Amino acid sequence: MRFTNPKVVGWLEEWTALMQPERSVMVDASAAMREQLIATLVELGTIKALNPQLRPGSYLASSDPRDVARLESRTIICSEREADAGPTNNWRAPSEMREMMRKLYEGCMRGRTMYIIPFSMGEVGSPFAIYGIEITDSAYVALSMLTMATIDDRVRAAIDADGVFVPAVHSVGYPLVGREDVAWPCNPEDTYIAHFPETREIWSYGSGYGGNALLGKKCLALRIASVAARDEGWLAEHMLILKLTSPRNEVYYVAGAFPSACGKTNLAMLVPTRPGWRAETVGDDIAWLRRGPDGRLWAVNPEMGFFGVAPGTSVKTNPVAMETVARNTIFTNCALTADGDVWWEGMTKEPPEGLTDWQGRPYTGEGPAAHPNARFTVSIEESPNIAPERDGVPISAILFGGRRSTLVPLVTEARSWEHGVFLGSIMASETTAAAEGAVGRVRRDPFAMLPFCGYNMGDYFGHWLSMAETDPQALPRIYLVNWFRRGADGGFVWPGYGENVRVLSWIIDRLEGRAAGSETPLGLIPKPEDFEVEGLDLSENWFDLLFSMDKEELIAEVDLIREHYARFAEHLPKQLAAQFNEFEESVHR
Ligand code: SAT
Ligand code: MN
Repeated sequence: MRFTNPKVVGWLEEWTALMQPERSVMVDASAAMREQLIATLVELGTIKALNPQLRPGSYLASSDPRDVARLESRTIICSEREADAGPTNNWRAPSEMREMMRKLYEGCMRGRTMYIIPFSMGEVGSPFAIYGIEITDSAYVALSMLTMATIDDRVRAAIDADGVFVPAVHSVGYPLVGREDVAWPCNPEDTYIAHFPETREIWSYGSGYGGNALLGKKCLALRIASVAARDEGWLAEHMLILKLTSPRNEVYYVAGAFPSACGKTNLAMLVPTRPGWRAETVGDDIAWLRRGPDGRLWAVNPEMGFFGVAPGTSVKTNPVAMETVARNTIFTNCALTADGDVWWEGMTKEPPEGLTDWQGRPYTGEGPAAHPNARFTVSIEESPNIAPERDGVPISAILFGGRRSTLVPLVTEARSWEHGVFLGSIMASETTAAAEGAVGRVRRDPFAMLPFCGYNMGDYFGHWLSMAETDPQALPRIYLVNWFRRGADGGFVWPGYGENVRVLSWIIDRLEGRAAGSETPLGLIPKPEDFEVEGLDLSENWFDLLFSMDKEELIAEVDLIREHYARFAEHLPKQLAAQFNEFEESVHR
């Protein structure tokens, strides 16, 4: 079925004329479409079928080694005014960016197929949903979008009826004029991922990987949606959503913001080690939150799939993910075993014999066999543990986490919404392979939104504060968590994974008024007697190792936060400046 709405037709005609594809295909959710995309990708050598006995319905994609992660340096917010992009985003004037990118787009789809993908982020028909149309010359992107977004005829019909959609243009930037296609076409020199927040448009060029190319995900559901959320009074966040049932059979929904590759998917798929607890996944990466008529914050997961980090995932660390990817999964940049299955670091202790690395070379044991940002793309329906709630859950607690070897305790509770916003605004984490650049450097990543906030981050802090203007008591409580503290031997102190239910259990005791806490400069920490560690192999001084804060380090942190805050200049909300002063005083007290 084709579009008839003149707005949509006009937009498609304009881009078709510019990019000059050889043909176009309207992507639908039929089995035939999926098969056709898979056949195209197999023929091109982008994906290989895995052994159907071991991994039915699954494929391994291998990318160009220059196109393996989000490119933050090439991600640009093109607001009319530079101040609206803020100090944490790359900015270019929209007219300048359009002119430059139009030249790149000219003829970029020559010899290629243009896939037209009408999609919804969020349940079709729900007030939460945002519709988009991605046009792309990548069959890999089309296939991945079929898994990650909602694509069905109701979406196409809804867009055709009123012509309201986020236009999302994507090309791998590798026109087939006088040259053969390659297995993973891309154009690293000319990669740009541009967002036009005022007109709610996305233009991406040159990369075929993850958040650079699946435009419904980070580009729409976070960067563009965060701008819509600011204008309309809701929140678009880089958060997992977990449904938790306690031994008393009470149900709680918890949201958590963590930077990329810091265990969001693992926490979203938690298998509690404590008796009587049950956890189910609502979402693992993105949450849209709105105040309900009851004043509470209600959250949806706008995605239909998981795009999870493979390395480190094992039967021990995340059995639910292992079960989820047992079939019907597209793997990218994992290693290939001799019998046609995938492998990655951490799946088993030792790599199997006869491995082929992510670049298709026999694995010699040097360096990683799978790329550290290797991924699995799989429908949430493959999860054995998905919560049935799709249309909004009331959030009781929000977690802010990151990777910090020192300083930040295992868990602290914010004293108020405002204090929680302060804790979110000063979040920091050691960098991972999810983005380009060095790994293991501490960087400030407020709300885990540093790469994903579509407007001035100082204004974003203000928007968070504004959520408490009415009925602050109904809002969730906010917690800072850190599973990654290291001991003197360099090893992790906290076992993490399923044991994180102990932290959640303390949080719920707090919510129910069953546990006390002690004040620290970063909020309330548990009393040792309220924190259950029975059965864990921890040393005598476990409480200190997990919860103590070194005074020197706190003093250094004050200076780092001062520097961090200085970047926002007059966009820093006064309440946060006051919170910072209080923090500084408490450190010196
Ligand atoms: O590549 S993505 O941006 O989709 C994944 C991530 O970094 O969280
Ligand atoms: Mn993410």
